[in-house]
Amino acid sequence: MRKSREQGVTVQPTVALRGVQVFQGLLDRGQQEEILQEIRKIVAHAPLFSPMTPYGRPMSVQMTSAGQFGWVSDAKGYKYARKHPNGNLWPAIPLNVLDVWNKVSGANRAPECCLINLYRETAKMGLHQDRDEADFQQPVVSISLGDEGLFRIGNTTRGGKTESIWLKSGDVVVMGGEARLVYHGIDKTRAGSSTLLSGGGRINLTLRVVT
Ligand code: MD3
Ligand code: FE
Repeated sequence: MRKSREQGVTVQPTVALRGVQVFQGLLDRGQQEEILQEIRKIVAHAPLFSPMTPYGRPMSVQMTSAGQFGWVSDAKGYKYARKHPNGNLWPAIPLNVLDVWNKVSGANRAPECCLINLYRETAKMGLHQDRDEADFQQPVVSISLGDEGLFRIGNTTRGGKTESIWLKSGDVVVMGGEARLVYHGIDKTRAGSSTLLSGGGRINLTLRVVT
């Protein structure tokens, strides 16, 4: 079995916002760089693309995926698919990313999708719910790398008050239980706040059980 440095060690969130657990600084610089290396290999097989929105404009965020399912869009909207738009199967989810899931998720299943979002400069992601998965008992885990991103958390229905928190490189967020269906988004990133990515920007990995 591959060595997992902290298997069995319990980690505790540093902040809890509306049931969203934030593990600040969970990954040190070396671990962040190791994950980034794996992302580079994934992107070589499954290039980043900007999905079309239903409004006919591409998203400002660039995406690709790893795992049995990836996130794609077509004229009918967004969906999970077993292949990249280029026809390739998605690369496997890296073991060092699975380690993070195992450490924080508390889930009894493995993630089936690792969505990779790249935010350059002014990219953002509007408030939305993640509800295309079959089992909302399964949590969602997110890993932030690179520039800081302003993460907004709303409610399980549209509207109402929201709260925001800056996510930094190495922070890990878990949305489970009550928080699984909250509206959330990224308002903006802070260019130049991290030296992790050579071209600047922010990468977010989102791990989900799909079926
Ligand atoms: C809260 N990505 O890809 S990750 C997404 O930083 C997405 O790229 C954002 O939202 C990003 O769908 C936020 C944090 C996140 C992910 C999934 C959630 C928060 C969530 C699911 C339920 C509630
Ligand atoms: Fe989301």
